[in-house]
Amino acid sequence: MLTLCGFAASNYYNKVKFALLEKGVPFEEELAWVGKTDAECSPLGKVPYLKTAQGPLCESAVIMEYIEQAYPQNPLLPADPFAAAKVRELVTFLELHLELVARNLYPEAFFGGKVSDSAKEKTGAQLEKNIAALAKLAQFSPYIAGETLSLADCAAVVHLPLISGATKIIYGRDFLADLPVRDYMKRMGERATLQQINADRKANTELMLSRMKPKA
Ligand SMILES: N[C@@H](CCC(=O)N[C@@H](CS)C(=O)NCC(=O)O)C(=O)O
Repeated sequence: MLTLCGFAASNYYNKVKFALLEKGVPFEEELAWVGKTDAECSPLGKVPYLKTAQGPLCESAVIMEYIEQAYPQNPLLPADPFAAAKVRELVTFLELHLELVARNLYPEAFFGGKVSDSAKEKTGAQLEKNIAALAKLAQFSPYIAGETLSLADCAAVVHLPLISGATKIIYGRDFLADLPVRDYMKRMGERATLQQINADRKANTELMLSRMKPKA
């Protein structure tokens, strides 16, 4: 049995969890907060990581690829190599060019910290450029890579709402507003798998925030 380790407030954790649920792969969850991870499993102390019968794996994109190859049921990658590469292209765009750039804003957007004006300006310009590029690749018809649910949706459903939320808070404008992201998320939100993930995320976020509060 696979064990997914991390915490349900994490978007990277939920990306893998969504893939497992959609594929119908049995797994257990093990709570591991940042700072309480197993260094043998995740040398950088990041979540998620996956415990398998052969040993541990870290890095969410790698874990998704492993699950896809090890458990071929309900495929999330097309059999055609080019179509599969197009899915991976979207995953890379979402993670490298959107999520990792938008992360510069999260300390102020979500965690009560402060981001400098120059960092906001630089991040904003980079995000505008990268989102315009994503718009050329994304299809949303009805899934982000086209007609079938794929690994790119696993990344999109966790990263896009955070990018919308962070840009709305920091710049007063949703940078994804010109893309059909709202309708896409509404459609995706009808899936029982995403509903489960969202309910778990909400409960875990409350727990995480209560841990962060200084004790009276
Ligand atoms: N590239 C990693 C990123 C994972 C990541 O940054 N996870 C966050 C939680 S959402 C984390 O562990 N942060 C703690 C840290 O970076 O030390 C992946 O895709 O798994």
